Amino acid sequence: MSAPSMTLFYSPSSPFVRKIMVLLHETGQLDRVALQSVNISPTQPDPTLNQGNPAGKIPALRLADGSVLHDSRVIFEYLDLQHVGNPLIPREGSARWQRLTVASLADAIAEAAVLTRYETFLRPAEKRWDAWVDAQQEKIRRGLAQLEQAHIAELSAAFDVAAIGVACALGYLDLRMPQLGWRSAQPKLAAWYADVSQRPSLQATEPPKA
Ligand SMILES: N[C@@H](CCC(=O)N[C@@H](CS)C(=O)NCC(=O)O)C(=O)O
Repeated sequence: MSAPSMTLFYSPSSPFVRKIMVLLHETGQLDRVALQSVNISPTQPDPTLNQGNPAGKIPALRLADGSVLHDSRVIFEYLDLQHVGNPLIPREGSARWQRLTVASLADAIAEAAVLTRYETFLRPAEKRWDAWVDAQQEKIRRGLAQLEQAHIAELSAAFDVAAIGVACALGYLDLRMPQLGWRSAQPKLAAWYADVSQRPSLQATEPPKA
């Protein structure tokens, strides 16, 4: 086996990194990528990660020539073009835009949850802005309701960019916002998630509980 030619800046709890890890599992590309763990937050950057990636967010993928790809959507598409199996992003037609839009909705849910985490966990208590946290929760609530009402059949049809994004967003809600209890208002989504959670790619990338 040859040495990995790419490096993924990584944390096991990031839902955006997890999308890339799930893709690597699903497409048989794990051995092409070395993982470099980083422990960052908006106020605790990592100088190595910032090189070629000024926003300093993960995931970022350093290629063999030293150039860096970000963010998770770009990395996902790059790696999806590098395997011979079924594409995880439809290459053309209306399916492409529909699936990417559901993937974007999933990212929006994950992003609102990550921002809530920063506000409630990192920010000093006396500086917290409750109305802002409430607004993020509303984004999550509306996003989950939309998935339940309009996208279950689509999610069940293929485990692709849309389904991977939604599964990683739901996994992050379970990790960081278990009090949300999203399953009671979204029973169809909950059943879909229970089913796909059995996939080896999701089992192998489950975020640590601590
Ligand atoms: N849109 C980005 C979001 C990435 C993101 O927010 N990552 C978080 C970790 S889950 C991060 O790096 N936060 C550090 C920061 O905001 O400085 C993507 O899809 O990759």
